[in-house]
Amino acid sequence: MQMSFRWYGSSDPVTLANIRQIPGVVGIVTSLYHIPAGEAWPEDEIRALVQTIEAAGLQLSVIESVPVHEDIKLGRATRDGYIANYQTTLRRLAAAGVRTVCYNFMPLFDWLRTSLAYELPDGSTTLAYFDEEVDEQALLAGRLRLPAWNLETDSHLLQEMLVTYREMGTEALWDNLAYFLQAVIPVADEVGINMAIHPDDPPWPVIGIPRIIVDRAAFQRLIGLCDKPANGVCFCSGSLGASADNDLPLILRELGEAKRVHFVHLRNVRKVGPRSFYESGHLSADGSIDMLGLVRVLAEINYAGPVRPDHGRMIWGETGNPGYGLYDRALGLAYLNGLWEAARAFA
Ligand code: DNO
Repeated sequence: MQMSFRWYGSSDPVTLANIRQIPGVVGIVTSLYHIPAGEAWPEDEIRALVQTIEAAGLQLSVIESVPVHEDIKLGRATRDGYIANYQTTLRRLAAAGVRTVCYNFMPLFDWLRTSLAYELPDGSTTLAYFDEEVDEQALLAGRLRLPAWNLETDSHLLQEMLVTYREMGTEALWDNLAYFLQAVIPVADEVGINMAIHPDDPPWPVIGIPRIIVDRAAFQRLIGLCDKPANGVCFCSGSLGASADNDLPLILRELGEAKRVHFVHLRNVRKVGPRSFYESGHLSADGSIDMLGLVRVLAEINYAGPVRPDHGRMIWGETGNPGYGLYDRALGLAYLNGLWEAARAFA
């Protein structure tokens, strides 16, 4: 596997120099976060990003994400222009040596939590999701935490979009994903980029809007929408693992054997109710997921692609991007390195 670490660019309190000192890291997972969804990424900015990372002694392993414009998810007439821009971005990324692009097809807000600083008994804080706290009023009043959505500036738009998505429903969202993939995957395939869809987090519909990439059946359907090797997934243990219905080793093995796992996020969650969880430390003993079991599957399928420890708790007084501090993610990475070494030795 290619052990990687997410970096939010020059504004990230975690520096490339910090990351390079974590044992075993070779790759950086990042994006051009300031470019709005739907625009074609400028070649010179892509090149500068690659150079910055390489100058720090690391490689750009994954772009997470090239975001999908809402008009594509909604199937609006304007989608073709945004899709053409997406294709251009993929061509430019490939020309700069990028081989893996992560994206998601979650309506509106990407990942969702009800708390960004839920306190654990040891004094660390973590991200948590309690389903009973999730309703539209809470969302519009800003009481739900949307780590990837700027609610302050967009709450009117949000209300309108909620109605639109509810009316649209699940099958239309699948149709719009199919339309997107049928346009984008052939380009990815041609230029040598693997596309990795991130599962919906949490993996169930939220406040009545559809979420589709939630389980084993969804991944099988996804692959069938455009059956080329470039059409693959980001296997995210924490997202899929929030649902007790998901058999993680089975899903990973099946997708791995089909050669459709293009990226892996490894983190643990502690389920505290059917649709409620907090993000625990990475260890199997801390959460509800058997992490060794997953790493063993990765070793057995000879997974050679990028992996990153996903979110970490905030420990040792660190402040910064919720879920994306240095310390606990680095501890998680060290743990994953250990599991990997052992899994390979005993495979
Ligand atoms: C959260 C992340 C997601 C992920 C996107 C991929 O920490 O895993 O925001 O980057 O869903 O498009």
